[in-house]
Amino acid sequence: MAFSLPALPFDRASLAPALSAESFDYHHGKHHKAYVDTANTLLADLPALGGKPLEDVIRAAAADPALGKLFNNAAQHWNHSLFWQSLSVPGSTKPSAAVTTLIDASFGGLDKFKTAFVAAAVGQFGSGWAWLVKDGDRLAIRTTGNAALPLVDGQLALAVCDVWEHAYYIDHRNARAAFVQAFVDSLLNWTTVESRLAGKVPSMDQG
Ligand code: MN3
Repeated sequence: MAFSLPALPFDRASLAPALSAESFDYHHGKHHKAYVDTANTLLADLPALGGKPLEDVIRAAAADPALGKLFNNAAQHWNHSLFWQSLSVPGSTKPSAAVTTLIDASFGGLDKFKTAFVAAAVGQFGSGWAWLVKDGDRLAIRTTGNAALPLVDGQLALAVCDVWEHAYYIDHRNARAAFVQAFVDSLLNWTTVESRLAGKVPSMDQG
């Protein structure tokens, strides 16, 4: 059993101009695929981990400094899989009443959430990820560098925005802030947030 590249949960041309079909050809078809392929190649030599769920592989690799390359590639498979689920056709989802109540309690309103999320994402130096997570009975924003992910800390990720340059360079060149602003304003898939908050958190690898 090997990990597999998930199909995009939307038409790859349907998020333009914020994210173009060409960007998905590279980001999903090349970058994400390479992480999956590399993880599978590494796992072929690690029979103790072969066949384990992606989440178990990530936790095991995070705990073993000798498995750093496996961690990076398996974690990037997980992160990108949630990233695709965190995107939606612009305007097609909105926060439910329950999620709105949580956003108000956690950030002081949707606009303040957006401002804080963009600031956090822009403030992540170098490659990484900006996350909306569950933090106790509230929501929180956090960022991680490179392949790091909240799963390793036992924290539930609700949505994520990729802030590696490869995520936005084709459509936004160097303007990370413009990309992240589009993410919170029109792309963020609130149905995914609500579903994961409700405890629907299947493995990120469906292979
Ligand atoms: Mn990426």
